[in-house]
Amino acid sequence: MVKSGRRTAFESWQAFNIINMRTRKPVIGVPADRRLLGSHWFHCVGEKYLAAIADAADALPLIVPAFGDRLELEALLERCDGVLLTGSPSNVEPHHYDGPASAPGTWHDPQRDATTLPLIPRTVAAGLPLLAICRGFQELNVAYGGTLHQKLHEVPGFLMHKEDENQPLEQQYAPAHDLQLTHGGLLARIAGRERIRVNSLHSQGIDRVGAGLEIEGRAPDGVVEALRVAQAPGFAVAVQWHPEWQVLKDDFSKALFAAFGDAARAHARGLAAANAGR
Ligand SMILES: [Mn+2]
Repeated sequence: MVKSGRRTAFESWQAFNIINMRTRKPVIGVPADRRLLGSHWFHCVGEKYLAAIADAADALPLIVPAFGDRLELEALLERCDGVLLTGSPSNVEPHHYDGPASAPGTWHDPQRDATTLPLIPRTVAAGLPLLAICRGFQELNVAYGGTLHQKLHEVPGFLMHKEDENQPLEQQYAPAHDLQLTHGGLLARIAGRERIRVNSLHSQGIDRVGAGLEIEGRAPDGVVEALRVAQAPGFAVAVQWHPEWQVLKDDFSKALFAAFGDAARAHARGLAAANAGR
């Protein structure tokens, strides 16, 4: 403790650090897609996801390179208060779920697979809030041993879940089908109702649900579109649709990101309390 009127440099640093931990915005790690732009590889995240984290979760997005096993997951998770997994036009490579080879021309991103698939269970085990969207939703299912339909629109009995790429973006992201939220589920509580409308821009879809995942919502054709990790110590939710799209214009999307941000803030406060008690 401070014995004289002056703090040592260490005490000043410690006091600053505790205040800083108490007041700092939660940091949300967002694994990137790896894309070839010109002749170089870049690690990219769509702006709509970063904007939704900043605007609707009131948190600081941090783009994480898709370095696969070169990424030290523990070092990353120590510095984050939450993880968001984005959508992407690339598909998870089917060997991760013992699926048949994908059709020629299918876009893959093996480095993103090598980053997110190990990151998901570690994030959940560390008690960090996780929000997974579209490809992220499919990654979560695969990480827990589930399987995917690669072309949902070719499986008889399902609705058309794909967007029409010839339409303007506003049309592609317009609400496309109903979603029945699970009675008593987390998403139903966040929404304050059990039936919502969602956009639908996915070619792939859940086939078998992974072990330990709770179904939080289904499309009218029965396709599972929302999951929660049943035993997760924190918030761990995945959705097939795109709540990040114009997030502030949709009450449920706003509430979902706010709940994610609140969970990340609670995680940051827990760290601050642990540090202050040290
Ligand atoms: Mn859909």
